[in-house]
Amino acid sequence: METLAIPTNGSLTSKDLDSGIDVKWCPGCGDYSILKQVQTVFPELGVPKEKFVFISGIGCSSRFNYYMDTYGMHSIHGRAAAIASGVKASNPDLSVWIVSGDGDAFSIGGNHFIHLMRKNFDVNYLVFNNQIYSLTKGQYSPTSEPTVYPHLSLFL
Ligand SMILES: Cc1ncc(C[n+]2csc(CCOP(=O)(O)OP(=O)(O)O)c2C)c(N)n1
Ligand SMILES: [Mg+2]
Repeated sequence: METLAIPTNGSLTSKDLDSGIDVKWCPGCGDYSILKQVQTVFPELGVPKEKFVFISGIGCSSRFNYYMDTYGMHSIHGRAAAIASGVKASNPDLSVWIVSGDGDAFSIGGNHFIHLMRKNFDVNYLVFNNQIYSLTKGQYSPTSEPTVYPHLSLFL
C-alpha cells in the first residue's frame, strides 16, 4: 500500500486531493467536472484527508479513486456498497464514499443499493448518472430515457 501524503499544516487544499495520475476519461466527459468539484469542495468539509475513503465499483466513473489522493478501493461490479458497508462497520469514524455509475449502482448493484438503504449505513453514495453504460460503449441503463419501439404496438 502506498503511503498517503498528509498536509502538515493541517489545512487541506484541492491540490492535496489530486493524485497527479493521468486522467483517462474521454475528452469532454462530464466525469472531469465531478472530479474537479469534489477536489474543490471536499477540503471545506473539515474532514482530515486520511479519514476519506472512496470505494468504487466498475465503469468509467469507478476510475475516480485513482485520481483522488486518498484511501480507496476499485472493487467489483455492483458490489461497492457491500464493501463500503464493511469499511464503515469496522471503522465508523471514516468518511466513506461509494463512487458508482448508473449501471453499477442501479442495475448489477441494484439489490445491494436497496439493502444499503434498508440498513441505513452512514455512508455517502456518489452516482455519476450519465444515463448509459459508457465503459462498455453505450448500452441502456435503468436511468436511460425510455425508447418507443413502434413494432411493439402490434402486441398491445
Ligand atoms: C460482472 C460484470 N458484468 C459486466 C461487466 C461489464 N461492464 C463493465 S462496466 C459496465 C457498466 C458500467 O456502466 P455505469 O455503471 O453506468 O458506469 P459508466 O461507465 O457509465 O460510468 C458493465 C456492464 C463487468 N465488468 N463485470
Ligand atoms: Mg453510466
